[in-house]
Amino acid sequence: MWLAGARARSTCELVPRLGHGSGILTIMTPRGTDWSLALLVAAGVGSGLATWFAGAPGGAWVYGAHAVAGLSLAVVLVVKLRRVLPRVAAASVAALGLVLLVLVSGFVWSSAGAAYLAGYSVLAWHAALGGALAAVVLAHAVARARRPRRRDLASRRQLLVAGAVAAGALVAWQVQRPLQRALGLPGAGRRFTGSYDAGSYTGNDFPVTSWVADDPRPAAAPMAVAGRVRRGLTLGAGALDRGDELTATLDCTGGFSSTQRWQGVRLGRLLDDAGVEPGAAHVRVISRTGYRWSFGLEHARGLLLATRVGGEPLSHGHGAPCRLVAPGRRGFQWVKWVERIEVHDDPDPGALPSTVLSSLSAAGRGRRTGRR
Ligand SMILES: Nc1nc2c(c(=O)[nH]1)N[C@H]1C(S)=C(S)[C@@H](COP(=O)(O)O)O[C@H]1N2
Ligand SMILES: [Mo]
Repeated sequence: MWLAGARARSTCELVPRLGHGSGILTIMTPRGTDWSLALLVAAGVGSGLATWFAGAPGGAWVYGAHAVAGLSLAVVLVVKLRRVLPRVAAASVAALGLVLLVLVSGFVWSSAGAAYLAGYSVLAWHAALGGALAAVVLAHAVARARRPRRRDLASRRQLLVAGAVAAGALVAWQVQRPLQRALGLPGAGRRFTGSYDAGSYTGNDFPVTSWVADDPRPAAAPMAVAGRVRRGLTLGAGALDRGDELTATLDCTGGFSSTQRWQGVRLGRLLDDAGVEPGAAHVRVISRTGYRWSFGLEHARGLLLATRVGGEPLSHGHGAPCRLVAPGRRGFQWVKWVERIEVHDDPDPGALPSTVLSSLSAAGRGRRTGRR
C-alpha cells in the first residue's frame, strides 16, 4: 500500500521528498561539495607525490591514504554530478571529466594490471592527469572560489557525512585486495607501491628506463670519491668489484618493479677508504649525465654501488660501469652511470631538479646527439 502510494507520485515530487530526508546528496551544500572536491583533489595530489618518496614497506600507509582520498573523491564526484548534470557548463564538464579520468586510470592500474597506452603505463597517465587536474583546480580556486561558510564544511552534519565517506573509503580500500584475489584480478599481484613485477632474477633482462630522457654514450670512466674526505679516491671499474652483494627491489614510479641480486661494493667501504671528515653528514651520488641524488651519511653507508647484476656485468642501459642500489627507495633514486661520490655537510636542494635537467645536458643527451 505504502509502496503503491510512493510509486504513484511523480518522480519530480519524489526527488525533493528524498532531498528533505536523509542522503549525502542533500546534506552536502553546493559550496561544501565544491570545497570537498578541491580538498580531496589536493589530498590526492599530495599523497600521490608522497608515494614517490615511500619505497619501503613502512610507507605503505601513504598508498593507503592516496587510495582513500581517491575513493572519497569518487563519492563526492557522484554527488556533484547528480546535482549539476542536467544543466552544466562545458568547462565544468571538462573538469569533472578530468576527475573521472584520473579516478578511472588509478582504478584500472590497481585492479586490471600493467596496461600501457601510447607507450606510457596507465600509472604514468594517472600521474600526468593528476598533475593537470591539480593545475585546473588551483586555477579555479584562485579565480572564482566562494569562501566556505561554517555550515559548508564544519557543521555537525557535514562532519558526519565526511566521516561516513572516509570510513566507507577505508573499508573499500581494506577489502579491495582480498576481493581482487578472490576474483583472480591481476591487481592482487601488485606491490604495495602499485608496481607489477618485471623480470626479477633475470640478470640484465628487466626493463631499462630513464626518468625523463637521460641517455649517455657508453664509456668506461673511472669513479671518484671527493668532497669532505681526508683523501680523494679515483677508482677503475675493477676496484669496485669487492664481492659485496645485496638482493633488492628496484621499483620505478612508472609502475614496474624488479628484484635482483646486485654485486659490487658497499658505499660505506669507499667512504671508510676515503675517510669522512667530522661534521660531514650527506653523500651525493652523481651520474656522468649530471643526474644525482643525496642521502644521509648513515643511510648512504648501507647502499651498494653495483657493477654486476645476477652475476652478469651490468649492461650500459642499466648504468654500467656502475649504478646505485638503494633498497627501500623508489627507482629514480637508483642513480645510473655513477662517476662521482661527494661528501657534504648539507643536503642537496639541487638533486630533484637535476633528475630533469640532466636530460638536457650534453652528457645526458649524449646518445641522441651522437645519432645525427
Ligand atoms: N643517471 C640516471 N639514473 C637513473 C635514471 C636516469 O634517468 N638517469 N632513471 C632512474 C629511474 S626513474 C629508474 S626507475 C631507474 C631505472 O633503472 P633501470 O633502467 O636499470 O631499470 O634508474 C634510475 N636512475
Ligand atoms: Mo623510474
